[in-house]
Amino acid sequence: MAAPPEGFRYLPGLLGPDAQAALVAALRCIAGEAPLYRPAMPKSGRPFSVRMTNAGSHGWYSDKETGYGYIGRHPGTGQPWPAIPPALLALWREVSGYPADPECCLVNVYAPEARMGLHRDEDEDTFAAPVVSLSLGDSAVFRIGGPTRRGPTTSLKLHSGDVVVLAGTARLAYHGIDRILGGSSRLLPPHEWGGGGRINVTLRRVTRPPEETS
Ligand code: MD3
Ligand code: FE
Repeated sequence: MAAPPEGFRYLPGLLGPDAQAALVAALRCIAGEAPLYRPAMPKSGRPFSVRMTNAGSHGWYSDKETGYGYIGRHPGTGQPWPAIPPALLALWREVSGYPADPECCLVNVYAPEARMGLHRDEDEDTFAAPVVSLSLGDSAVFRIGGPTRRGPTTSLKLHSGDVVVLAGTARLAYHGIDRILGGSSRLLPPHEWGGGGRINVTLRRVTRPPEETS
């Protein structure tokens, strides 16, 4: 246990029930155009327990051959990713404090059994922009540490409607999702998204905007 790193900003309940429901509807459209896929670990090919899709010019993807990174088109359909929903661009402009818009809207879909191991987000060309994260559906136990894999970590529960902004030191901190508290929210309909569970949306800048120096 330790204090969260500098640059970690937690905005509990920033989105109310109506805004959450509207976003789930927007994500339903995205997943309709760009079907959820299950990434795999580089080299081992071990599948993630989390399913993903993206909106924006850059989508995060990983498989055995390609490794971690961003691609401009859906790996299955070959189509460009759908546009980032206006409400998410508005959220980024409100909380990021960053002058350029995000290029990636990564949608992580967690069944109640899914996890995300401790990792850093380091596949982007710039770390000057924050990452903005939004939680929807079941609550999750989120863990964040420091710049190395070992060392103290802090855990907190992320609930539906919570927003986290990762800037400064926190931008390159190790973090993960230890578990989903299945059945803790009724936002996600039982017959969609694999049955209950949780959706996390992260908004990221991937390329360095022309006006950014160093
Ligand atoms: C801390 N997602 O997509 S969101 C990811 O809940 C990811 O799906 C988790 O880690 C999820 O890469 C955690 C909170 C979060 C997102 C990005 C971060 C925390 C972060 C980037 C740097 C440090
Ligand atoms: Fe991450």
